[in-house]
Amino acid sequence: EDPDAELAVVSLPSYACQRHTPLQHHNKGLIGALSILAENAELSENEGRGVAFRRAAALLKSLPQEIGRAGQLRGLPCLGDHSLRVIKEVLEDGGCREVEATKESEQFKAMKALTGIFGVGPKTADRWFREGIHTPSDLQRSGHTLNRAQQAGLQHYDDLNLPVTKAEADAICLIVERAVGEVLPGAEITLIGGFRRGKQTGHDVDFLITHPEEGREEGLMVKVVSWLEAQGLLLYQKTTRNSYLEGKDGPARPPSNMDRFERCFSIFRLSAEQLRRTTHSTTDPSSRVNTDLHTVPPQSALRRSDSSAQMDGQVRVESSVWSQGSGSRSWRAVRLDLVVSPYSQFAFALLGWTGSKLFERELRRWAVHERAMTLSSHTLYDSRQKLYLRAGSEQEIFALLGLEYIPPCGRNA
Ligand code: TTP
Ligand code: MN
Ligand code: MN
Ligand code: MN
Repeated sequence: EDPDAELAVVSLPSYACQRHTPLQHHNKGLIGALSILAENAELSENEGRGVAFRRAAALLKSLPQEIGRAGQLRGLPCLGDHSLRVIKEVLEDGGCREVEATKESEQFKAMKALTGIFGVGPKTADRWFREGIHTPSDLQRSGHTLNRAQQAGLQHYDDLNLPVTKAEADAICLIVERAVGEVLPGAEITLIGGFRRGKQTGHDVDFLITHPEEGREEGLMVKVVSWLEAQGLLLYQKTTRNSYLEGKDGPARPPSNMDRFERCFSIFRLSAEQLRRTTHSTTDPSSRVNTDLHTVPPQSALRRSDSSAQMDGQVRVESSVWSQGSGSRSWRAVRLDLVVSPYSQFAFALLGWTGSKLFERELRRWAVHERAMTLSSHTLYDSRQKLYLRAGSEQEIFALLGLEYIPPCGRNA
């Protein structure tokens, strides 16, 4: 049999921002294996290695069919030696020893559990792991002094590690919309992050807020957060300047922009009643089923389908957060991220916060290496012309970068 007969299933460009990467793909086993190694590299703060595995996984996500033999991958970009070795092993043996060993490793399991606490990054988790702390309960017992974020993270650990459904995101959207409308009429709010890319579940809910009159958005975040806090809807919040402004993101921008671009990390208290009201009033017929319950939300909001239970390449098997044990919960905690952008930067903010993280990284890499431009969530800077390029839409930004437009649903790299 000629191995070349099944060569080149398709030819694909090497930057993820040059390709469509759909949510549904055809190589779940291979992608799952590579994602474990990527995750392990990231938890070990080996960023380069993590990105290499993520790029390989993303390439497989954009393939139009299932791979049966490694030979079919010949000529495709993004697949380094290590990734190819893993792919071959999975295809030939049905599994990969390195992946299995990683999954079983005490360190990997502990690092995952500890970084699963909101406010805990790999550095802190590693320090604790080396002190013998492997789980959130170990941490609780240890008597370590925790910061405010970590205290909240530990307190709401279970909730925050349950996937957030689209129905829950929609319920929060209505409330944030109301908050924004009360404090600044005319302000606009957009669902960003994974839900904008069409995901049915997420680890949090992300919104971008702006106002069509430039400057009116100033001070908006503080007002929105105060409104939500006054209603008792925030279990935790921390408002910060955008991290991109700390100097790592290309040429300095005028100080006026610096004070305007704000971000809020928070933990939202979503009540069953709020969720029920949203799923009742929505015009989407698919979420208007089973509305005969009084104290708990409809089943459509409760049940997580098999595909939606899959997060970060790992299948979680669990009952719904809303119906634990015999009773039903009256509320749950949900991670909520808010970003406010001036209208003139809205397109850049939208593109920068829709993700995926790898897609964003690839866009910036393309800009620098292929166009000598610096892309951020604020602007696009052309180093040859020494000029900031304006754009009013994502389509315009792709055009300025010399890229085919990829809609949000194709950015699931
Ligand atoms: P996340 O909410 O972390 O990821 P997600 O929404 O893609 O996935 P999930 O469903 O698990 O929540 O981040 C949203 C996007 O925001 C992400 O693609 C990258 C982007 N982003 C940051 O995370 N931090 C920043 O400072 C900027 C500018 C963008
Ligand atoms: Mn290697
Ligand atoms: Mn998100
Ligand atoms: Mn987020």
